[in-house]
Amino acid sequence: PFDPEHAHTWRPDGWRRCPIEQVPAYPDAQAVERVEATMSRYPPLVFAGEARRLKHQLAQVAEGDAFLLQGGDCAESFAEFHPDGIRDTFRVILQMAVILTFAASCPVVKVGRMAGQFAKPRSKPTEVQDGVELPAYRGDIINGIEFVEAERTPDPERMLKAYAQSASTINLLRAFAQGGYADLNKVHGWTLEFLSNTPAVARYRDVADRISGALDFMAACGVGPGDVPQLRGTDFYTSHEALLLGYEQALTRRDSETGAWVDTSAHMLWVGDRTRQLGGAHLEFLRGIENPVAVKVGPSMAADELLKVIDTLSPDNAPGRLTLICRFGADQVGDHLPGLIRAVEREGRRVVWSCDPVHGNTVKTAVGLKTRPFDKILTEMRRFFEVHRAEGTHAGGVHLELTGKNVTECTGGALAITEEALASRYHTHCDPRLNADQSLEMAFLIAEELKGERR
Ligand code: TYR
Repeated sequence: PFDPEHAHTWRPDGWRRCPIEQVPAYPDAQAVERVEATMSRYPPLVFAGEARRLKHQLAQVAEGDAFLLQGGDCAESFAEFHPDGIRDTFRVILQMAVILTFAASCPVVKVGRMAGQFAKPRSKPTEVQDGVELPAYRGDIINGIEFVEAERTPDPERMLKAYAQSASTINLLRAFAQGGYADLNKVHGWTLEFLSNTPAVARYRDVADRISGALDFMAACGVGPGDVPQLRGTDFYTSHEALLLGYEQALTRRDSETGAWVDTSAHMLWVGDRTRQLGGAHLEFLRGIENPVAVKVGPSMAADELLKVIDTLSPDNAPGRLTLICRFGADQVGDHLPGLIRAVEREGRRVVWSCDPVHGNTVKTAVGLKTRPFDKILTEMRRFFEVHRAEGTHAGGVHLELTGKNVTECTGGALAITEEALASRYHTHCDPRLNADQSLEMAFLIAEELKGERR
């Protein structure tokens, strides 16, 4: 429940007094202030009511009655901004969602890693090439990727560009979700097309045929997209890592209806494994906004620390408020996850457990490209489900870096992308993403696990 006392004491700029990681070195502090002041007068990108609605749907996930599908680009970029890219990613997420909804017979909450996913944490503040040292690339909202000084110098004006790109992205996503593009029959039609063009995935045909059967049956009964809005459209939410706190603060507003503070840059925000320090700026910021929030949980997170993080972000213990996005790596999930689940269960904390099977499985190929082997991703995902089955808890969701484009960045999958083939369409600005085919295949495989859980 909303606590007026808390809204009174927490301030959107309170994080500025806390220790902070991953801050860009802007050469002109006044220019940053000017941009932030300008942005604080811009219209919000989401409504408080939408964020609350997502929180209710995530509460269902926490209670074991729904599943969370969160996915999208590693990082959005200015150069690749194009409606086709937004469309393709939206498309593949919906296709995955339909497969999962059918397999698990439960609602799937769809959240894009889109319309604001611009800032990236880096392991080192600078990068050296041929003896030249420049600031590391931190995402298009901060600096440019090209290795020249002018591009790598953090520029606050980029925040305005990121805001504009996010606004038009979310506008298109809303139009797609409600305007007819997301019609259930259409979405399923795309999946059938994928299956008939891709003989390697024939084993998934059976699930698809059963979905076709269900749709035919409903149509025969007189229920089709023309008749019910539930078949004609869907709710689609946005999310990104709340890393650049000046930007987040500028878009944080008091909800005029309830008085609560809402970060209107996205429906859901998360804090990364590198910035989740207790007492640090990022947790301080996230704790005060009413949006549903998430924390990345990696191998370095101890159980008692996790409980403190949960108490900071979700003191009311309201289900739906907090999602734990686990990213251990295929070889480590079995060592870490059971202990964390037991601690959370013992203390009666209500959270959504989501699995990010991509971040912990990044490797370098012989020629130095970063990639993620599909079978490692799959292994982590399966172990995550196994552990939850053994603990009697709900494997609530997945978080994936994916793109609707036909890139070759992760090895393996039914089409068996080899290390040598990676270079042919390796486009990522940052980390390797699953392509459309690999994402769909992942959905069919998650579907098998979900059926296992609900049996
Ligand atoms: N409205 C339902 C949902 O959101 C079913 C649906 C799913 C409809 C995907 C269309 C769609 O593209 O889950």
